[in-house]
Amino acid sequence: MITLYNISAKDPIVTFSPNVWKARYVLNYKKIAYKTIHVEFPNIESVTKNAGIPPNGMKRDGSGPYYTAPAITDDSTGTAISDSYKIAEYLDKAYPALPNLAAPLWPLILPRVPGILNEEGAEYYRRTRAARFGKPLDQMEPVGEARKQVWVKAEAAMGQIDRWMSKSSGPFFMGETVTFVDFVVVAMLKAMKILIGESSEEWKEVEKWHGGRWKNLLERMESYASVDMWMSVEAESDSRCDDEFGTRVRSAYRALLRSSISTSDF
Ligand SMILES: N[C@@H](CCC(=O)N[C@@H](CS)C(=O)NCC(=O)O)C(=O)O
Repeated sequence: MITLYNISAKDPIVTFSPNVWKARYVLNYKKIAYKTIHVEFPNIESVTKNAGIPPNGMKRDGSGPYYTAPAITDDSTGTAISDSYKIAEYLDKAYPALPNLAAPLWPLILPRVPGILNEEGAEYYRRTRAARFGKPLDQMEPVGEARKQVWVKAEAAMGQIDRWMSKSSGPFFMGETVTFVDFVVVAMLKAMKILIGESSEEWKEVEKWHGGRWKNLLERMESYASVDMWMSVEAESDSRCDDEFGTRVRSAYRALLRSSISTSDF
């Protein structure tokens, strides 16, 4: 059972914090059973600490750890976390409501990754992904009829995204305005284009899918696709490549869509 730690408010308000509301909306949207513990502001630290929930960083004045609400514990997985964003990420992972739309693409593109990496990267990728998927990457890549079937599934998965985007009044998810969710989709397409090979017959087919939506999206986003090379060697290594945008993006779509187009297996 999940327990949500809420910040108390006078009756009949009971709950007001926007951060707690974010966590509650996700729990309710996903129809996950949970109970709420209502905590007065001064008790947030002692109550969440007693529940084994780690602090959410340090207090601004540096005087000690900062314990915040919302926070959750999940008995079924032994998880104890605070921060509405981390909670949303955790719930997406532990209780996925949507299928991972990118998953059908994996057998087509992951086996290609070592081929575009430098030697040490390729060795690392082959070894770690073979352990993760329980077989060597080159045995994952379908051929012949099986490959055609995987492409059919991949097109169907992109069709779901196409349907979402069709509801928009503009070329992006939110009309004329680019939001993070567009970057999530286009980043996946960009990687796919590199790995499948832009001059391959397969990629040419992808460009025709859904009225050319993906080709058009890539072209529209090309102005944001510049890459600076000078930090590539010195930059601190960070394997969380799907977190490269770093800051929390306020798009209302993000937490839910991110999981459905998750690249965390990449
Ligand atoms: N980034 C956090 C912010 C949570 C936060 O700062 N909560 C505040 C109330 S809005 C809190 O619990 N403060 C504890 C305190 O002031 O002692 C989130 O999204 O959950």
